[in-house]
Amino acid sequence: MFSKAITRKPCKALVDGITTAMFGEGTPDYESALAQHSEYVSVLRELGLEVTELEGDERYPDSCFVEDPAVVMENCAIITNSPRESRNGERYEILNTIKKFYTDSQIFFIEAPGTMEGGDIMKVGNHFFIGQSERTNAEGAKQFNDIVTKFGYTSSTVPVTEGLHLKDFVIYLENNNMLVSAAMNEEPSFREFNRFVIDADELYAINSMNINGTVLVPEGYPKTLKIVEDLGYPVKVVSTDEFRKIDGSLTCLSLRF
Ligand code: CIR
Repeated sequence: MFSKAITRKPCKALVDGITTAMFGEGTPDYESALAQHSEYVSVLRELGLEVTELEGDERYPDSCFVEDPAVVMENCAIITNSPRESRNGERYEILNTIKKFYTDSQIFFIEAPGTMEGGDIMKVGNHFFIGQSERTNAEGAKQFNDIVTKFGYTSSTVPVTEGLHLKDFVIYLENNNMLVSAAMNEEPSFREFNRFVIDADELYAINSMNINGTVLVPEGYPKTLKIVEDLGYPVKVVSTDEFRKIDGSLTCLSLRF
């Protein structure tokens, strides 16, 4: 169960966020992004989370995607190391907030030449799947494994071949259920799970998010919504299309612990 979340409001510089346009084109509208973010935070609060909402940081266009500069779990927080220059400084900012919840001996760092972003980390029970992607390299994955094993967790790597982060293409919904892309459906690591393949035209909705039993699904993806509803989860539909323009989705917008 999660009791807390950290979020950061989008900043005006959001329009300069990095994008591969993998989920669609366009420049985010700041006011509309702020409104969507505020709705997202309200939903987290409705679901019982105590949300620490940080102010926008104009130095870092992508800084509302707080999932990437840190990975948090019980008794341990890992500050990651983005290989993208425009995002690397976010790690120092998130550290200040992480220190309010974790002691110095519970905070660890991915160090160069290791790279990592939290969007590549998917927790399934006591196991972490680590996407090896353009943002997370083998050395980052090794350092992460060395840290989490001290806390009783295991980890393994999964190649990310189709886009940005692991959790854009596979998400764990709990109860052994996963939403996957067609490519991730072939990944041997996920063979034991109940996998639900999301059609290419709804790929963005793979990044749905289970918060204490309720699943948040992005607005505009009826086929995915039906899959999640048919699985019996209570659902909340949340609009995130301003963030989608720069590859951002539901999980990226918070750290949950
Ligand atoms: C980036 O390219 O870094 C941002 N525009 C999007 C980050 C999305 N983060 C995530 O999926 N965890």
